[in-house]
Amino acid sequence: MSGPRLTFADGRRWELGRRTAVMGILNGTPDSFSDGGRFASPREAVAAGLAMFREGADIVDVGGESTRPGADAVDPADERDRVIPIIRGLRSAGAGRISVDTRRAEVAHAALDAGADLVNDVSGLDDPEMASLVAERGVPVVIMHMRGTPRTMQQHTAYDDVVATVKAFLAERVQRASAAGVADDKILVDPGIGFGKSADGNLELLRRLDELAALHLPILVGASRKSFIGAITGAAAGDRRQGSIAAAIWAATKGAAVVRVHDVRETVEALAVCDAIRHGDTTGAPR
Ligand code: HH2
Repeated sequence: MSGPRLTFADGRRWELGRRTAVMGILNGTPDSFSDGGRFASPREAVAAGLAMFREGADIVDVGGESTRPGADAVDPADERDRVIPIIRGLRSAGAGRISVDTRRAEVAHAALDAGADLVNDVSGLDDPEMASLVAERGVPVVIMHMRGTPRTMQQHTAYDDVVATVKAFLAERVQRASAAGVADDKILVDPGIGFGKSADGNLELLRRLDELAALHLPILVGASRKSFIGAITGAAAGDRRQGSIAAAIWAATKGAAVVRVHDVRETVEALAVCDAIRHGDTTGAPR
């Protein structure tokens, strides 16, 4: 029986489910919560992105706006200037799949022109132009749940039932994508760990992640280095690798098809063992 799949604009497919895919995080931002200001130039960022592919990343997610709690919105022109040289550099260096992490259709548009393969939208298609853009370009899109904006989201962390609310939001935004002409095999959903949720809310979403399977779409989870891990372990943002790997393994076991992580090599290795146990197969499934 075939599992969920993702089809790229060039017609190539990822068969998801058997091997958990890894999205490496490449932030071209000065202020991201755990790795801001890591690169002095796009060249350095490109080198780090290429290293992630060598470490086993299936896709590298290039971001130019920090969405950490309380962050101010970035001017779209600045966001573009941060991500486009990195995407161009990766593409011309023969990188694998590239994703752009943006809430803005104009930035996504420029990123796709520069060679990005997927749009990762943490606002879940808030920008009225975004759904039609991804439909027109035939690229896959990640639809994530967030409440409000990064600036305000942590003021809105109370839910009657966090899983039901997130599920209903995602269903509604998937509907928006479908209405704009985005095919089902081009949509991933993401509960948005840390986006307008308390530490308990994040734990509940992860504990009940399998309930999102009712959406019949591949699930992406981004728990890497987030503050709920620090709340448990006491570790600072740059020192949450072990906790992040535990969260990635848990998410994969509960149905995540893709995990978004900072520490690619370690996560790929841990997931290889997790996937082998789940499927009784030591050979790893090809992508
Ligand atoms: N989390 C962050 C950014 N983008 N995209 C998806 N789909 N899911 C996530 O959980 C997610 C995301 C925040 O993490 P990071 O990029 O490390 O930090 P910052 O927003 O400060 O750049």
